[in-house]
Amino acid sequence: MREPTTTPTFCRICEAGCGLLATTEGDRVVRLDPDKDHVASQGFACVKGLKFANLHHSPDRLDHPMKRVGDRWERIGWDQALAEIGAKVRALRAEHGPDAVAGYLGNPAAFGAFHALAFNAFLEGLGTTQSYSSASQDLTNKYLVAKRLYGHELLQPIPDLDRTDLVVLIGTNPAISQMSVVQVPRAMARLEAVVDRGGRVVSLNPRRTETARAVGEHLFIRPGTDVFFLASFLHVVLAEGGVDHDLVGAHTTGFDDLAAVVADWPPERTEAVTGVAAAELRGLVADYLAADGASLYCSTGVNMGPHGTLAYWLINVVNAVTGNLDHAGGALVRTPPLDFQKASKALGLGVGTARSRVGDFEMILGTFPASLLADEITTPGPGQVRALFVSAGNPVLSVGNGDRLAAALDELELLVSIDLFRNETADHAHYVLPACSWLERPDVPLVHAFAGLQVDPWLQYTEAVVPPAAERREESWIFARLAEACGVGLGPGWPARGLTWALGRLRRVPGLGRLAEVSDARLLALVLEVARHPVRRLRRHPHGVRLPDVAGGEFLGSRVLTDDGRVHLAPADFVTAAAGLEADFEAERTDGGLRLITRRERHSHNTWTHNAEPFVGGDRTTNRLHVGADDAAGRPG
Ligand SMILES: Nc1nc2c(c(=O)[nH]1)N[C@H]1C(S)=C(S)[C@@H](COP(=O)(O)OP(=O)(O)OC[C@H]3O[C@@H](n4cnc5c(=O)[nH]c(N)nc54)[C@H](O)[C@@H]3O)O[C@H]1N2
Ligand SMILES: Nc1nc2c(c(=O)[nH]1)N[C@H]1C(S)=C(S)[C@@H](COP(=O)(O)OP(=O)(O)OC[C@H]3O[C@@H](n4cnc5c(=O)[nH]c(N)nc54)[C@H](O)[C@@H]3O)O[C@H]1N2
Ligand code: SF4
Ligand SMILES: [Mo]
Repeated sequence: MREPTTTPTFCRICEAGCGLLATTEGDRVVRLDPDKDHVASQGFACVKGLKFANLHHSPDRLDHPMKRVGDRWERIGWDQALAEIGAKVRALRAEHGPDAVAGYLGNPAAFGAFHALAFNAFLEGLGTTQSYSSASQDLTNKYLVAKRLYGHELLQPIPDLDRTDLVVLIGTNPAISQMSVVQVPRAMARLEAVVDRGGRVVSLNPRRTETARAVGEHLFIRPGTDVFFLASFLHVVLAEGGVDHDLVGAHTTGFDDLAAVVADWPPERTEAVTGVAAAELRGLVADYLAADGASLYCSTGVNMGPHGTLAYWLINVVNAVTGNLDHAGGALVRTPPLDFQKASKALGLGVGTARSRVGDFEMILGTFPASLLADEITTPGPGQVRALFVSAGNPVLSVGNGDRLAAALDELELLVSIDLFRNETADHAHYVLPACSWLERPDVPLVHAFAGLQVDPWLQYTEAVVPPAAERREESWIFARLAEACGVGLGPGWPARGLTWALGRLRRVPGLGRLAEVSDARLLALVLEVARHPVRRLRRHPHGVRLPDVAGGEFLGSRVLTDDGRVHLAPADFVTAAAGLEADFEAERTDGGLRLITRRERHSHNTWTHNAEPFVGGDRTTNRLHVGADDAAGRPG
């Protein structure tokens, strides 16, 4: 038995990125403990992170490339897997063109420094526009609104929780889920601190959540009606003279059109549908306007519901016209260590302008809605999808109408799944390729730090806690090899170009052809060098290092990426869509039916983590439907 070793690292299951201390004996991870010295999480970690070693060492983990032969899975080597997949892709591209090959990128890709970059570089190398991601399930509304208002999908204002006087949490349950599109470890402690210093935390939610029970106040709302609540909120802001006209004049366009949109939605009208009393809403607006730093924030309860885009639009314009956007304690758009948004916009890369073959939908952050995939596979004609690479995703369970997608997947000539496990999507695959878990790869919280999505910016470099077992590989290696096997290079998109530039600048590695030879550790070192946070310096701070925490004043007038550099308060398509709210309001008013809402559980994560018995306690074998006794009474059982 070797001496136990303890390595500081961080969890990469959800966006929080909590600091952990990993104790290893040889190649076994024997414990994961909360890291109380971590700059951001300060000793917080949830049960999933603390028990991840059980999943990491699960007997279900993929160790080798596997090929489906009839109804059996056979172990094959990487060389064979790459050669066969490559040959198939070459043939399909030669016969049907680049769009015959599609990719779907799942949620965990956001937590590996090079996963999404390598995936995108692979698709760009193939020259396909058929790109899909799990973001279309849970947050495309946020990307679209940011694109229209601020000129880039990833210019996302995030609540400045550590300085706020008032925050309204709409459709989120941080006590269980830690929020989304923002990296906020210790969310509950931060919210409790708001209340302790005399501020307000209001959960707007159809359910009295674990969060609402623990901190601040709870305001009930009928499911799916947030857009009406928000229209009334803005209506009252305007009526009460809550607009910062200097800011609106200097930094925005479209104010009058915006004002017209909410003119007919006083809270006395919308209360019939939202269930939020007009007096309650007016009181909340009054406190919001009186606060020095306040914000409205939403997450999946709004994003995945009806009118998610209009609701998030209203959230953003409320924060903007009241002067809370770019203001300490309000909603901040942070400047990352490298101005990733500006660079990608300037180079025209990573964002995409194509429209979907089926349905003529707009591309958002380089991807189409995953709900189109089934039709793209089954609809004949040029551009029909015949091969699909799925990395860290399980669309058969995570996309609506999964049965239809499952049936469509069976029509594919090639389906490859890159994952830790053989999941339900892989049941339809021809090949599964084994990826490293986060305990097996070096990392920094690249996506969140470099998109400016951290509530208190920090950076941490972690080594791989244990070396990759068996034949597991980092995704960057896998996609570089796949590109080679398919006879294409990686690139020419933003990530690849950025890396070429970095590699060229440092004169260490000649070019992208060699990307396949470079480990994640090497790539990370190069990128961090360019970002002026060299690994040697980060290594001196194993519990993470704080980045400059600028509290406002760095976005308006300098980093807004619309053509005129102003925030567009009233994009034409949103204004048009808002006209349709009248009809929906009428429908809501007369709808007496029950409505199903979502609920996440502490011990379960999206569609995965349910397979390994000893992962965490709790019943993970079923999805329960909870219904109130009053609601259940008199309804068929
Ligand atoms: N334990 C655990 N943590 C997770 C995950 C997990 O599966 N399990 N998943 C991770 C992922 S990928 C994400 S995106 C985040 C999501 O993080 P959150 O968005 O915070 O997710 P939920 O906890 O589902 O909270 C959504 C809330 O919306 C409420 N809601 C439902 N419908 C409506 C509505 O119409 N209006 C309003 N106002 N509220 C509504 C629900 O009652 C619920 O409390 O969580 C991440 N963290
Ligand atoms: N049924 C259901 N549907 C959902 C949700 C849900 O909770 N339940 N949540 C919604 C939300 S908020 C989201 S974000 C989407 C998510 O949609 P998806 O991303 O399609 O689904 P996930 O369940 O997150 O699937 C993640 C997959 O990645 C694998 N994985 C984990 N870590 C790694 C890694 O480091 N590398 C690789 N290659 N694979 C890895 C897991 O084993 C799992 O198979 O689903 C949405 N739809
Ligand atoms: S909240 Fe839990 S799952 Fe999320 S990063 Fe922290 S420890 Fe990991
Ligand atoms: Mo999500």
